[in-house]
Amino acid sequence: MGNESRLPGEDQLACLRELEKKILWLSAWTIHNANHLRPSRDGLKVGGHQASCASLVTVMTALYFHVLRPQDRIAVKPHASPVFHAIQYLFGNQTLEKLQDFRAMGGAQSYPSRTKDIDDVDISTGSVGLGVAMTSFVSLVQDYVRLKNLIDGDRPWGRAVALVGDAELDEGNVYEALLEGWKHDLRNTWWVIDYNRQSLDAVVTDRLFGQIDKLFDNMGWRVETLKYGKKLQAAFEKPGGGALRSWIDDCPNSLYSALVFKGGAAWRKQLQVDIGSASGVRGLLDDYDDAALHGLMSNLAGHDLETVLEAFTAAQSETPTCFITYTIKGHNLPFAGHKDNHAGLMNPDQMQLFQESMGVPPGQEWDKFAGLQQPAEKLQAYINAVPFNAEGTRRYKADYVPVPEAFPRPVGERMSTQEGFGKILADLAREDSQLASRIITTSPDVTVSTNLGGWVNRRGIFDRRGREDVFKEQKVVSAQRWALSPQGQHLELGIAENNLFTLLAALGLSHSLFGARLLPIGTLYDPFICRGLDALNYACYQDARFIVVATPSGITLAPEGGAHQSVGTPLIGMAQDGLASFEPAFVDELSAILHWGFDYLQRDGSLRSDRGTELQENEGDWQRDINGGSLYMRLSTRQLVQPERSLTARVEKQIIEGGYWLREPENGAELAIIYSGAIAPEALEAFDSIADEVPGAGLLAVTSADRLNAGWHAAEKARRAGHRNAVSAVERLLAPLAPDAGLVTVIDGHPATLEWLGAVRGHSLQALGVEHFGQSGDLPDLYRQYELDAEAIVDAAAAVLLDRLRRR
Ligand SMILES: Cc1ncc(C[n+]2csc(CCOP(=O)(O)OP(=O)(O)O)c2C)c(N)n1
Ligand SMILES: [Mg+2]
Repeated sequence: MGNESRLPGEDQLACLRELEKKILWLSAWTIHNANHLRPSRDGLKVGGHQASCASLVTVMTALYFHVLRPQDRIAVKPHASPVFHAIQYLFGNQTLEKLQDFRAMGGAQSYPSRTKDIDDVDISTGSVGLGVAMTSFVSLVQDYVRLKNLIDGDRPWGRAVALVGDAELDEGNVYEALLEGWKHDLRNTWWVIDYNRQSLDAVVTDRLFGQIDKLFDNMGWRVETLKYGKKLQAAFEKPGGGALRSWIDDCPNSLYSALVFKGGAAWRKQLQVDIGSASGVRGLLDDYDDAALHGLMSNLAGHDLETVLEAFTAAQSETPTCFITYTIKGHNLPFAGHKDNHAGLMNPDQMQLFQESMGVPPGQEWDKFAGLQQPAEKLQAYINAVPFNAEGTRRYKADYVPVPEAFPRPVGERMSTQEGFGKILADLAREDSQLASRIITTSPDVTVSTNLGGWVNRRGIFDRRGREDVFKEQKVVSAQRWALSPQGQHLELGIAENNLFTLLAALGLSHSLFGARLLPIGTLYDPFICRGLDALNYACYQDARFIVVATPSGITLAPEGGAHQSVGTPLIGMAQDGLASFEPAFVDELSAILHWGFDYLQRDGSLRSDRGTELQENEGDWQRDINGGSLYMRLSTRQLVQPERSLTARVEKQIIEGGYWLREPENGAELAIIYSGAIAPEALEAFDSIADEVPGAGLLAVTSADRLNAGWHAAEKARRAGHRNAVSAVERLLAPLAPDAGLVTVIDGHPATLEWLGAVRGHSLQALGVEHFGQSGDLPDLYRQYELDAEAIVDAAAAVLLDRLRRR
């Protein structure tokens, strides 16, 4: 099935008009039911956005019931969620129960959610702007998988379509995505802007659209402005029509909105005052009674089915297209145009009147066809033939990409984890493995400085058209040989971190959106995770699968200074759902984690979560290990002397669980030093210097505070649920220590990352870490200043041992 759709015939149009009406009704009723008819146990307002929904009903009817094709991928403006659910209900993909439970536990979601809704959401939305940008990257991923023949070439190309609230265009990430899209020759993307000139609080500034129009044009987009519906277009042809058109074009947004709210008589009065003396206008106004005049003046293109259908069906080019669609927020509802309507709900009296006007008999509110003129069978037949819904579920499953047992494990006397990462990827790049062919790397302008250079030299940069490396052609000597072609496996981004994470979201859903498994790895500097944090959260919320390699990190980045030194990121890693965070110290640990990670990325999120408890009981594990997820690796540029060892299977397992004893404690040990990451040499030095005084002490390497912590919580929960034998990795690790042993934790990051370890078995604990902004310096200065050096660790050990004696 191709993309082309033709204009519907009269008969089809009649059905579409009916469906448009039903979708408006169902969206408003779903929200009304949730707020007024469902018993409340907590007195909280349930909410929902009837006005935002009404604004997009026509556009969404035209798209879903006529224009879209199964291969298209759509991001729906968050507040139009009830419209989306109503459409899926008509398609038979959403249940009545879930509509009735809108915004309740297990019901249809407030904002469309890939993971929580059952009705085939392509792209989650909620945080405005992110879904919009996501469509650009989804389209780019389509280019990537198709040009590499990773999917069946006979399948038609899809469009990535965003239904955009006009206030979403205030979000900077939208422009970051626009610019990046331009660089990558974006195509097959539609942004349909619901130009109701209202946001949450206010009416949008006049003249804004002139600017936005130019902006899209500048970025190589086609701009289609859909302003007037058929009735208005006809009126403009009549005597006085020219004056009316000019009046509308010059009318400030606020006045237009206010008049929409006030209705026919107010329109007449204002038009008489403003243009009543212009030739033909009086006669023109006399042609319409108040109701008809209101209908005429509200006949903006976005509410005129024929006009939007014409525009959408005519847009066949692959050039990205922005439709600026004029609409009225709350169209056909009592608060249409009112500036306070964003969260406004019809009260029961208003709803009753609305219901009467829609012809829906009491008791038949959820009926799919009640109140419509066309016979139900005819409408159902129309729905059954809708192209978009013709192929059933639109989600793919991709084959598992095998992760070979033999995995690169670089050796060297001294190495940083960042170097080790670069070497692992460069080694993978040399192999002709399926795994390597599915890896795609990306970086926001820090490819070289995060050590991806070796990988890129071998695998090249992805570019749809292919371009020469001019420096190479000109024989300029450079370590970077960056060929650009469709075969390339690295996507180079500009600096914007929002784009990095939004791209990772799109790449990390390729298996589901396109049926081709990709193994995406994004690199950036650790502190700049915060710049793209909402997009990272968004990627995880959609259950996209990717690896973030964040390097360098912490004050260990010494001379670079405080603005580049990350402090709180380990806590972000722990708190972020869907992201397993690691901070290895040594390269063999890193290799073990990545090896495991490529499998973890591919685990099936749709497996039943109750198996988690089973697993916890048997293996002390936790639910995410069945479901899989994404990875965050916090790495460092500090070169450490690598331990001479080959990891046993047991230690490898522990590295993945989150920690292992670098120096085993004796049973009943009084002290343990616990460290994470690049600070390992200081922990080791401190440990060695007190080993004689505190015989039997242990040195614990924490590779993932996140996973140790999650495992502990899972075991606690399992035990509360009656699974008495559940025991977590961290509990097993700490078991040999004396019940009143002291712990010292140390990390180049916020001390709270490891501080909770004291609560696992009730040990007293001293937590070292960074609580204030870093600064320039060398490592001895900084580790002294921030109390991370061996001396500080020894002092903390003394303090905790003293405390132990006092407690006796
Ligand atoms: C990042 C973010 N900030 C704030 C909000 C709260 N919010 C929800 S809707 C909205 C305004 C939406 O206006 P618009 O996009 O024009 O949609 P409309 O309801 O007018 O169709 C705001 C500020 C949000 N959802 N996301
Ligand atoms: Mg708006």
